[in-house]
Formats: sequence, C-alpha cells, structure tokens
Amino acid sequence: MVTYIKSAKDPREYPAAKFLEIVFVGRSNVGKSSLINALFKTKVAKTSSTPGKTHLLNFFSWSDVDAYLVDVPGYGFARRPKTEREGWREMMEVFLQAQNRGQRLALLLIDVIREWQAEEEMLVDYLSWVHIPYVLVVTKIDRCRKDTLRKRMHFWQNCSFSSHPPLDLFFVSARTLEGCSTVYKYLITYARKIKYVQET
Ligand SMILES: Nc1nc2c(ncn2[C@@H]2O[C@H](COP(=O)(O)OP(=O)(O)OP(=O)(O)O)[C@@H](O)[C@H]2O)c(=O)[nH]1
Ligand SMILES: [Mg+2]
Repeated sequence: MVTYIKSAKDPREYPAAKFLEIVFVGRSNVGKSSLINALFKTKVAKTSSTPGKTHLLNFFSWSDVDAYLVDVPGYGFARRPKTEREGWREMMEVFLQAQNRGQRLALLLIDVIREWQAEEEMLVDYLSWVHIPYVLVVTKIDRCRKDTLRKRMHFWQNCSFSSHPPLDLFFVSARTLEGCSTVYKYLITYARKIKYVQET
C-alpha cells in the first residue's frame, strides 16, 4: 500500500528511516506524479495539466516492501522565475547528495515524443556522480499512433545515452496503464532485493 507521508524541502524535514528511496525525476509535465498513481492504482500524488504542479519533495511510503517513493518537481519549465529554478536545483542537489539515507533508485521519465536533451544528459551525469542508478521510463505512449510508436520505441532502444546507460528501459502510459505492471514488477523485485540485503 502507498500512503503520503510528508512534503519536504530541507534535510531536517525528510522522513527519518533508512529505506530504499525510489525517486521519480524528469522534465516538468512529463507525468511523474501520474505514473505514481498509475503504478499503485491510487490518487495519492497530485497531478495537473499545468507544468510546475509539484513544488516540494513529496515522500510516500510503500509499506509492502519498506521503500519510499519520492515525487519531485520537474525541471525545464522555463516560464518559472530564475530564482525559483535555482531553488529547484539546490533542493534536488541537497536531496540527492544527502548522507545517511537509504539506497536510491531513480526513475528518469521522458516523454515519448521528446528527444534526449542537455537537461537529461546533465541529470544522468549528476546521478552517476552521486552513485544513483537509474531506469529510463518513456511516458505517454498512448499519444502516439502505432506506427509512430514503433519508430519511437526503436529510437529509445537504440539511443546511446551518454556514458551512463540506464539499468533498464520501459514504455508506459499512465492513461491506459500500458506497461505499468511491468514497471511495478521491476520495482517490487528491486525493492525486495534491497530489503533482503539489508536484513542479512
Ligand atoms: N495522454 C497522457 N497524458 C498523461 C500521461 N501521464 C500524465 N499525463 C498528463 O500530463 C500532465 C502532467 O502530468 P503530471 O503527472 O502532473 O506531471 P509531472 O511530471 O508530475 O509534472 P510536474 O509536477 O509539474 O513536474 C497531466 O495533464 C496528466 O494528465 C499519459 O500517460 N498519457
Ligand atoms: Mg508532479
């Protein structure tokens, strides 16, 4: 079961336990909050068609496997003031570098019709620098016609993704739920493995 715990900005506001943290990152409006809801068949995460809905680090507890889900604000929303964008960067860097936390896994979301851009490259470099592995989740696949989707899947499957490739690659739609059970199963296996290692 997934339940909302709290929203945080500073480290002293983070929840204390050292659980695995599954962090949903990606461009604003890519569907991070929607994916949490789709994976766990709930409405705990707030979504919006207006980019910039998520402002803080939102922690959810996934009690079945002792893990946290962390829904974070998106990047790349140019219409926000510069100070706010810098605030986002600082909040994310402090969070991703925080010591004495559980292990982290990032889910990097990218819209099926977008390209791999400098922001993704920078984020992946950063994740690698702080030793956080990531999986790539291509979102909103319901928005493509079948032939286009086939081409886009081929594109993502053959993308060279800088020097830090993802652990795995998934295609999902939070609207039709296509691909969501595969991601869910991946996460549950990953989280159980971490829990097993921690307990032994
Ligand atoms: N068609 C389609 N729309 C989607 C899908 N996932 C999300 N959306 C829509 O995309 C918009 C943004 O979704 P959010 O989940 O709020 O995106 P976010 O990445 O959390 O955005 P920020 O919090 O601003 O960073 C909403 O209007 C969603 O309904 C999807 O799989 N298919
Ligand atoms: Mg959001």
